[in-house]
Amino acid sequence: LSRSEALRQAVTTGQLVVWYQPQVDARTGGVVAVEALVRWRHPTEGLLSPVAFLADARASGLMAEVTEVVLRRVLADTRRWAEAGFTFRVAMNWAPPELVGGRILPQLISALDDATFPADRLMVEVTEDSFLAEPERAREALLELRRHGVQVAIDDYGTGFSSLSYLRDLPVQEIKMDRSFITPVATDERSRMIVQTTAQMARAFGLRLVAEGVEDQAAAAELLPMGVDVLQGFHVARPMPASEVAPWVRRRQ
Ligand code: G
Ligand code: G
Ligand code: MN
Ligand code: NA
Repeated sequence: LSRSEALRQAVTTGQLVVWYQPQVDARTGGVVAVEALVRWRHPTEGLLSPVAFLADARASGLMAEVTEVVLRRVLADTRRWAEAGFTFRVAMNWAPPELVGGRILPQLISALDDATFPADRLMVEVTEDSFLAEPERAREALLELRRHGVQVAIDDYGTGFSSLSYLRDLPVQEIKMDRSFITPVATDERSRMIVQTTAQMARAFGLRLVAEGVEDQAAAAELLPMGVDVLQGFHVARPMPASEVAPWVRRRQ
């Protein structure tokens, strides 16, 4: 079986699973969101990280199918958690083709046309390269998400084409500072200065700033006085199966 045939089977036979990583309020420790992260439960190779198969999925034209599986899980889990009384948001990752011109956005919008769906609990994380090829269409897509109450985050912030005009012109609510700046924030002075400057800018723009890759208490302690709003990383929690999210959140409360 070629990799792409195996992946096609994985999509149709339910081998793709969605795990979630919690994000907590930097001050209160309360859970404000969880990020959906796809994994492939491979029949012989075990649980595979998306870095091991998303490039193949893209190359073999299967990325939309993969994202559809994730979207269906995210919609079902978001509804279930909202109905259970939880208030945290659920974020999913979209690569540039999902935001502009794909079939994922129309699918999400049609799911949101069901007025009983808690759209304000959903977030989409996009990377800066989503705005390069067709900035006007990308902006339209973000506006459509916003019209439906879905929040938008810029993911991996600082590693891509960090144009300040995106922050000025695009309807985004959140910046996720890339973990390459966050993990060493307590030991590397230049990383610390970048995070601090970004935190000041986020505050000025009224954007929520999420620190990704918080791996230890030293980093968390450094970030709090800078005004970073939300912490995500192994220091808080590793990604976990969907079934473990509600018990984890209850234990935190
Ligand atoms: O979970 P992990 O750290 O292995 O994720 C690695 C990368 O895969 C991250 O950059 C993450 O954004 C990306 N990723 C995880 N799930 C999805 C998904 O459903 N869609 C897309 N486009 N990227 C994902
Ligand atoms: O690119 P994106 O932010 O969507 O990907 C998140 C990825 O980062 C996930 O695959 C997750 O497993 C990984 N991750 C989450 N927390 C940490 C952390 O504290 N340290 C490191 N090295 N990776 C992390
Ligand atoms: Mn992400
Ligand atoms: Na990221």
